Amino acid sequence: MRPLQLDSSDVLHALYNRPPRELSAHGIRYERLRQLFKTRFPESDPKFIVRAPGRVNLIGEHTDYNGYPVLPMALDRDILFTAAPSNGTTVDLINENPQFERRSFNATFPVAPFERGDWGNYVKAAVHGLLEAGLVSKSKAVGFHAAVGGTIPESAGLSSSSAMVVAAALAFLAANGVECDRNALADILARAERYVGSEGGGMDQAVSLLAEAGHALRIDFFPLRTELVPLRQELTFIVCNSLIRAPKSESVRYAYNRRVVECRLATALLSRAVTQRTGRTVKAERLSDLSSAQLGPAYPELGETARHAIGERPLSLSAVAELLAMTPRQVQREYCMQRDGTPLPEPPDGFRIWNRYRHIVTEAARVGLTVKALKSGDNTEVGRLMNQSHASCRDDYEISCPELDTLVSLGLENGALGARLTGAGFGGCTVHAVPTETVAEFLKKMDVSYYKGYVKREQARPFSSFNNLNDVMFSCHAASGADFWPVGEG
Ligand code: NG1
Repeated sequence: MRPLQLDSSDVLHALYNRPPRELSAHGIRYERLRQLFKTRFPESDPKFIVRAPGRVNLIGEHTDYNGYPVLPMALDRDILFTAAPSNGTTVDLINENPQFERRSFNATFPVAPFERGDWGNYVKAAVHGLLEAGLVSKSKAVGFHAAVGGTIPESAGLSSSSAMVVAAALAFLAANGVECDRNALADILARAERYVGSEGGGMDQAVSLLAEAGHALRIDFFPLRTELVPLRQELTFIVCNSLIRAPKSESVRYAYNRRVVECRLATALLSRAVTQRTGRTVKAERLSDLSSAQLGPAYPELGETARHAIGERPLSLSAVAELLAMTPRQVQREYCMQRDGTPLPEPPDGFRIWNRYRHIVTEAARVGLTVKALKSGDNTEVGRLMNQSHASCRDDYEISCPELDTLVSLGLENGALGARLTGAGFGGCTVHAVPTETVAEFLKKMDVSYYKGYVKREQARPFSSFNNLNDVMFSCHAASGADFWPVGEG
């Protein structure tokens, strides 16, 4: 990718696709970071700016690592780096949010992580990943220093972590004068982010790099393919933050990785069953390799085969091992390993493989149907599919929580056509499809019923606090994907 060559007002308009009166706040942020850079790195001038957006996923939850599609859009909330190459390998980072302390490290491979949960690990993930992939030379790498700022709520399912990884990667590439195709970079960064410990898919890095303003993006994986889906004026997507944090690098890590493992086990059980039924060896790496489309017309009744192979009850590790004709240790080594080299501990309530499988295949179908409904302007159908998705996330994938369920029901009561949790779940945000003409009224009602109602009543719950309502509940304006551009001396 090449740097943007535009003057500042054009840059802002191209990136955010908003009327001029709404652009000034962004202009102020850019200027603030430039000032921060100048005060904290007085010995050099900023040479380039990098921007990477967060995203809201409209539908297709946890489908990405199973090889099935997703449908996110980039937000006009993003991470910015104002940066310059360093003289050696040092990467030096100042964050304008004082909660995130200054971090520095050397861009020499391998890059050892900071403590788990440290914000600097997302930058390290990008640097380590690009060095590992050989995109930046291990022997000649140049570091960078950067003033970093962001407007994406963190641990909220809006991909602030991937935006940080993408921004750091673009800064590292720019510092080294390396250009890279966006699709290839998205693939590399999807793998790179696993450095923080969760076994994530590729949705977030791909949408942050490949989105276009005014559009949602259908993303298919293995190999990565994208389709722009135009969004219509008359339907607005609204994000509501439940105020329950869901940090994937910390408490939610086990719950997330557990689902990845349960899907691997579903793939193994189903491959074995298909092989036995057809007499042909089926080698599947992920669930999408076992779809009817992949297997062909010889296998129409896949659902029944899966039900039979997996069974509807939760399975212990030894029960899975028996079904696969393996020992429990072999199953652990083959399917349960995490990035840090440890096997996922067996869940005490058993692996819920059938439910996970059912969520993934029904959710994958809903993505296709939602794209169709958005294209034809059938907003009622979009809403219906979102509601079904939420029920499946809640009951089969079990990634909801009382606050997300409450926001979804309140949203529907308050006039949304559809509502669902978005992102990894376990807390974070919901997304609501609302007729644009009723947005103002909807926001008011949600404020009264959730933020001034539920949150005030349920005082024992660990809600995050907030200063500005617009930081926790807002309309989504589909922005463009990540970019970088040179800055003048100024
Ligand atoms: P968030 O919501 O950013 O934690 C995670 C994964 C995605 C995807 C979603 C669930 C990472 C970086 N992101 O997103 O790949 O699996 O959960 O749909 O792990």
